[in-house]
Amino acid sequence: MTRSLVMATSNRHKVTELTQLLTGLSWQVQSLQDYPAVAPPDEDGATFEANALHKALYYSKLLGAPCVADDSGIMVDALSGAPGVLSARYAGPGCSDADNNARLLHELNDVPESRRTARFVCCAAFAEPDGRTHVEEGIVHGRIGFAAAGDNGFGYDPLFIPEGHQITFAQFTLSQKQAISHRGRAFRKLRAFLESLP
Ligand code: ITT
Repeated sequence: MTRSLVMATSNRHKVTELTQLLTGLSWQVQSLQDYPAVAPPDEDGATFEANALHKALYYSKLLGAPCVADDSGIMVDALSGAPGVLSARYAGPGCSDADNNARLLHELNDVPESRRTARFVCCAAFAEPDGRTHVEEGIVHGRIGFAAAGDNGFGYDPLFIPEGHQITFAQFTLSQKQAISHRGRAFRKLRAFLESLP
């Protein structure tokens, strides 16, 4: 019997990336759109891991199905790790990706290239309705550019230049991004764990 696995995220860009990263898995992968609408959980944990576990457990219990959740964000060294777990709402409640990128550029106004180092972090959590969980983490290092560039991806992708490259994630193709991204790294490990379950 094929097992079902729900991608428990309301971010449509994550759904696109996770769909590709979970392709070919011996689980039937579903999204929240396959279930009746439920209110999203609070995200007030202090770490990516706490938030990812909370999201996965919340949806798994509510939907009665195994779920994977992703909590992710960007940590900028010159800002002591901000925006971190607050990445989605850095420019305030209801803000857009463009608002967040504008705020980040503003905060780094006087910061030279050598000190614009940053990393994307992704915690990928799996939870079952009985409370069992598993978490994996992925990180990609890079730096923040001086202006937005590129139309692909989402969030801070137009500002993030991964280490060893001269273009932003928003100038990468989806497959190129997934090969080195925080999400690609975390979910390839989670995928291996899922395949190892009896
Ligand atoms: P769910 O909680 O429903 O999954 P969300 O968008 O609220 O959706 P997060 O709380 O994990 O998810 O916030 C992640 C934010 O971090 C996201 O909105 C972006 O601003 C940023 N981010 C994470 N991964 C990113 C990526 O691959 N590229 C660009 N920005 C990213």
